[in-house]
Amino acid sequence: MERTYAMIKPDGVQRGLVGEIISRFEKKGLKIVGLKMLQIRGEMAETHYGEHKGKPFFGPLVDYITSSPVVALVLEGKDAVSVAREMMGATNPLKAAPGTIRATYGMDIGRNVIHGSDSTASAEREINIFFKPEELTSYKRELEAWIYE
Ligand code: IDP
Ligand code: MG
Repeated sequence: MERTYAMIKPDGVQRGLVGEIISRFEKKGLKIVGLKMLQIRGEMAETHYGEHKGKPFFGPLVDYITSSPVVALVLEGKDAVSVAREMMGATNPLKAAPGTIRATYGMDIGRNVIHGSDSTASAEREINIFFKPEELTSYKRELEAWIYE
């Protein structure tokens, strides 16, 4: 089983999409093992988006992600990193596959509703930015045999 980091961005929270988005992950069968709301501050934003430092959208991206609270999630499941990314769709909501979260709820690349780790290495790094080890849970779901063969 793999873990990934997902985050409902400020626009998703402001627009009242938290429940619908979390519900999609739950219905898919991904297990929620970490969940909290927080307001990201400057340094945390720069660490999280460090790979984009120097790009033209970096400043606006930091302003956006720190503008209002986010909902941080750690999701667990088979191939969780790619499964969650596929559910989110392409970075630009107008190019995202129909039915994906970004295609369904977004209109602009700078307001694309959700973040998801792009690799297992990124997932580990990002989970550590937003969660302390003791904030993550490990539990058995009784319905596991109805989700995985
Ligand atoms: P990802 O979120 O799909 O992994 P990245 O390329 O890692 O996409 O970019 C991180 C975030 O930066 C995007 O989700 C989006 O919010 C923002 N972003 C990326 N490219 C642009 C752009 O060209 N204009 C404005 N914002 C962008
Ligand atoms: Mg990315």
